[in-house]
Amino acid sequence: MTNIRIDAEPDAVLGVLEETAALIIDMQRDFLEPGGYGEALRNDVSRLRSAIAPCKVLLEGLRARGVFVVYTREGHRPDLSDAPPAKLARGEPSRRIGEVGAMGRILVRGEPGHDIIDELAPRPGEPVVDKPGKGAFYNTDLHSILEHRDIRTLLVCGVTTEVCVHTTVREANDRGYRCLVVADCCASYSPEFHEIGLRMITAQGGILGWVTDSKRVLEPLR
Ligand code: C5J
Repeated sequence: MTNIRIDAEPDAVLGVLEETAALIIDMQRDFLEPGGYGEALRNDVSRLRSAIAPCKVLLEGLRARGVFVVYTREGHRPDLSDAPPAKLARGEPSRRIGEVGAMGRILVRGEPGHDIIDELAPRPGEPVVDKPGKGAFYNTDLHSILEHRDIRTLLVCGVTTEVCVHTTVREANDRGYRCLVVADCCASYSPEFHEIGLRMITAQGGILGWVTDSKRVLEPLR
């Protein structure tokens, strides 16, 4: 077992490398590229691109040390039977979940828009967890996947900071995981929400977890 110390706010985190996983949340075309769900909800999707390069570097460094990597994707069955009516009713009618957009049916599993962006494509052996909600533990087998590997610490990356990253960190925190949110590997359509979302995690002595960055994660792994 390899002990590691990662510098973070509000304080450094001590963990075990073999019990640490990277959790890459929803780095999908539907959120990061034009013509998908993010744009359908009137967001400037280019704002999320800042997270791609740091995420790529971080993943390369973590993979080189054998760290387990898990991806998530938000989306629904083609018949939309797992999508709550209140979620389906959001946005302009012609651009709602299930409608045909520039990358296939919006936020539907199996469509090009639903998949992870090419720059961060998962490697063989890295599970991809499909989730119907914002949180990665809700109605998924993520908890079992992590428990089978004895994972206790999560390095959380992805989009968007205040929605799916936040919801997942809250769920993970309640399940006993130590969550380090990697700030430069996360992004939001709103820079203000990104900053405030990170501050909410570290408030009150780290009420939901810790915040670090890709450099500080990689430092002890060199
Ligand atoms: C959103 C997400 N923003 N992955 N999803 O609807 O954060």
